[in-house]
Amino acid sequence: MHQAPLWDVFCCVIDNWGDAGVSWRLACALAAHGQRVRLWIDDAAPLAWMAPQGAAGVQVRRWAQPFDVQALAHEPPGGVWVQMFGCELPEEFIAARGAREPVWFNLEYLSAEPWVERQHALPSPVMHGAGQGLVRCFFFPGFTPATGGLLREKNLLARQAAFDRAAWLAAAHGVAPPREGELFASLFCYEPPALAAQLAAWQRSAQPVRLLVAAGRAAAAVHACPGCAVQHGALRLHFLPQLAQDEYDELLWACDVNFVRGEDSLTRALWAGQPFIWQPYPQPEDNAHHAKLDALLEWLQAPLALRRFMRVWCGAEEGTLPAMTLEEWGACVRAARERLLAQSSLAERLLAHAVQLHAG
Ligand code: TRH
Repeated sequence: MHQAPLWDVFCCVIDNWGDAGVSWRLACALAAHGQRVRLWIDDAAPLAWMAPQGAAGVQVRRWAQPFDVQALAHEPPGGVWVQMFGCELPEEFIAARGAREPVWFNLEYLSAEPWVERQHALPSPVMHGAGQGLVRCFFFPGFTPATGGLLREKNLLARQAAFDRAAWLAAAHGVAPPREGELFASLFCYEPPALAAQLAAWQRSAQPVRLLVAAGRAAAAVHACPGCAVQHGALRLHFLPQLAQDEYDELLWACDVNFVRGEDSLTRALWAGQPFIWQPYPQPEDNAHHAKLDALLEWLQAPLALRRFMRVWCGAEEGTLPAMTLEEWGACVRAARERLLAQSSLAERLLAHAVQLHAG
């Protein structure tokens, strides 16, 4: 019987949830395109709550250190390999390919910076070790047709069309029913310099505000703010448990504004099409995250107040946060979403590239 092509995706969990989250979404997207995927991950613990349902076509395999070649007893290395975020593939795995030449991708971090278009899809010969003589291909996700694109599942639009916001707000996660005219915001962040100022602004707001705070660092950051209380002025806090990825997506669809961070939740905020505030992963050594933020704002064609809000939120600019003009910001995000929907997804581009490299 003809078997679908096998992809070996390697993920090393270094920090936060994005390593596991992006790798899982990629594995699912490839499987949805008829591929078989082995996701080798050194710490599968986050997947237990992010993706408890698993996915047809995706096998999660433990990436032991050192790599256990017995894990390949049933099936040798597949035809396509993906190293996530530059993690080095185990020599034992590479050696086990025998005489076959795989298509080998190094999937990099997401950025809207202009250099991404120049670096995307460049080949890199392997000079040492068991892979000497093979060629790796750098694959850069991005926001334009000349990059690797963004992760987007095939059924995203159908899922969104079937989503019932009122039912979600009424039913989900023990969130008390909305108050009259209440603004719903979700918060997934690191430790944004302007967090305390924004909480204070919401507390003073004329409109009631519900802030749904993600588990982990975001919740800790909120707790660390002076005057943090579950109910303070107009602001009511609700601390969420760790949600499965699908539920996290729904949270973003349900809220009027989303605060997101890193890489995957940024992409999800774009697909949600609601106004969002992004905090890139802080790199205080060289403030590289400021350039990343500015590049995203440029691509987004963000209105001035949105630019200023995000820059102050992240500490790229001093000063006070401007008022949120959500209608204008939402229109900007929806326009960006339309531009992205007109492009192919990351998995589609990866598949097309694999076919091209295989043929070449
Ligand atoms: O967790 P992150 O901060 O990961 C980041 C980025 O990947 C960044 O590129 C990397 O440099 C840095 O880590 C070290 O943010 P991100 O990328 O949004 O990933 C979070 C994942 O967690 C995403 O897949 C969504 C998922 N998630 C849930 O499934 N449930 C939840 O309740 C929440 C809050 C998130």
